[in-house]
Amino acid sequence: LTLEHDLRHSLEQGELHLHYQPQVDLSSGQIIGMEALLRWQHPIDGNIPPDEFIPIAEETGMILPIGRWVLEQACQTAARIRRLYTRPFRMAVNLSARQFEDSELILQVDQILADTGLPGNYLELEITESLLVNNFGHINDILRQLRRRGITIAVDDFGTGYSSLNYLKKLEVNQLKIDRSFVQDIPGDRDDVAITSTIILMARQLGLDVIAEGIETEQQQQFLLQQGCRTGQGFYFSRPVPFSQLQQRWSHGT
Ligand code: G
Ligand code: G
Ligand code: MN
Ligand code: NA
Repeated sequence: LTLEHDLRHSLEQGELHLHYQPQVDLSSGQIIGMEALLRWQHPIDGNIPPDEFIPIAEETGMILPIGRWVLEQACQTAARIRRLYTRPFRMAVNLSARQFEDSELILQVDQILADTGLPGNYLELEITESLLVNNFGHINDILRQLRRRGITIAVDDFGTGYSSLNYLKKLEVNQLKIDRSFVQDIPGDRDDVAITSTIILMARQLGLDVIAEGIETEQQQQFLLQQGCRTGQGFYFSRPVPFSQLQQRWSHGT
């Protein structure tokens, strides 16, 4: 309960900030994008993991103002990078179901893109599979509107949800993010090898991009590349870091 109370004030107290985790081309190691990840520096308890406070933010509706702030910050950062470097990239932002179901979402996205001057094709929104099973028509309508703005839609934690595969060909999504639970034990675990290579193959045949999360070793990187997965993210390349650190890496050309 106190956490809920404190969370209410976290935004105005400036306790929230974003870290960025690079997404890389698995063959060259070049940064092709980054995922914005929310952090809460509590004045007494220190760093509180998102797994603890995001569910509270979702239950209480605080995810709406917080999510808006995240989108603003991430787009501001992306616009800054775009002014500094000529290479194309995408900024990926996680969206909760609550945000996605908010009737203001499209208006909000338009305002933020206009205010920051970020072209829509620099933005990627990550949604979870579970969102895609309800209210298909409505969801697809929103996805279509986002896509019309050049925004990329990624399905986060892919493979962990309950959804049928049927929605993948009908919905306006661009990319599958292979959940890190399937990546952590490859290439040793035969089941996970089967799962990851099947997702990669399926994505290709459906015309979707695929990115592997949670890559921690060179072996995992090599295995995924061999299976045809060209992009990835994980501690092997970089932990989520403050923008200043990302900028250092970026300017060193990796
Ligand atoms: O960064 P970390 O591994 O601690 O994130 C844990 C979880 O919190 C992940 O599932 C991630 O998707 C989620 N998360 C991180 N930042 C955000 C955010 O800005 N919005 C939402 N909705 N979820 C986030
Ligand atoms: O659910 P989502 O994909 O948004 O979660 C992203 C979270 O995964 C981030 O909070 C990040 O800290 C975590 N993460 C990113 N790379 C790795 C990794 O290589 N290993 C592990 N264990 N966690 C990772
Ligand atoms: Mn994510
Ligand atoms: Na994930």
